[in-house]
Amino acid sequence: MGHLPTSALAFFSPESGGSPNANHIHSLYEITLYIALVVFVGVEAALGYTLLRFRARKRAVAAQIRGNTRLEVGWTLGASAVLLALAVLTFAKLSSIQNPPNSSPGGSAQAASGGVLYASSERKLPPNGKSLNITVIGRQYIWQFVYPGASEPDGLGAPYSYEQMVIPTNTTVTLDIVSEDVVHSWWIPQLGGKFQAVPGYHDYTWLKVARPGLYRGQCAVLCGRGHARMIASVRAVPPAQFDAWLANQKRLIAEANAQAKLARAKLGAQTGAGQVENP
Ligand SMILES: [Cu+2]
Repeated sequence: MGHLPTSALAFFSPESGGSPNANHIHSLYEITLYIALVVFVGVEAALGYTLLRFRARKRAVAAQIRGNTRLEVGWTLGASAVLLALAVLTFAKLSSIQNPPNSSPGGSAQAASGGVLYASSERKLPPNGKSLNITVIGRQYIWQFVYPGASEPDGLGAPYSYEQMVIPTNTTVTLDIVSEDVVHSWWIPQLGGKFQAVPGYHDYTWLKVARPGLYRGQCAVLCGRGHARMIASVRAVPPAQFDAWLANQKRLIAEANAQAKLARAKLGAQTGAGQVENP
């Protein structure tokens, strides 16, 4: 395919370029679009030709035709062939859209430690089972991202961030998408499809970004009056930078928790615990 038609059609096709699943969705969309274009141009050309060639002339009597078996069988088979081709292409592409690949060499070592233990029909893992697993929590009106590295055995104390997810490049990142209140929708167009965050359920997807960069998105389902402000972004950085960021985030959260604990104790001492409980 030439460069020009691709860029001309880019306006109509889904965004891509961030993650392999987004690229496969994009190419599947364009293949379908090209087939549809060929059919459209063929039908319109036949129509235009017929209108010109057989246009009404004075006193001419139109030929009265009752069906054409060969033509009817032909276009039924033709349409079936197009349908079959699209179905085969879709199923051929589907596995590379749904199933995450392994991390590339140079990916984050965190992926091995942060990987989830089991796959299921919905939760796909890379062939080697190793991914960096991040929990995406939707709530009115902000996205929260919880990273591996819980400091306590019950899973508490894991580092987290709001609004911006930071990930290492060349690393397969699997996402567990949940909601704490109403239905939200996780969508970073350049990094793959939309995934709903439904209270009480888990939804799964993955992404793998080769180049450092910032990828923007937005909650894609109306979730309340603050929906328009529920933006999201993914910042991909080299693995070493990611490790440093994660360690710093952990330290900042621990510091904030310690300060809050201190403030609570101070407040309790000033007013007396009894007064706070029962004023
Ligand atoms: Cu929303």
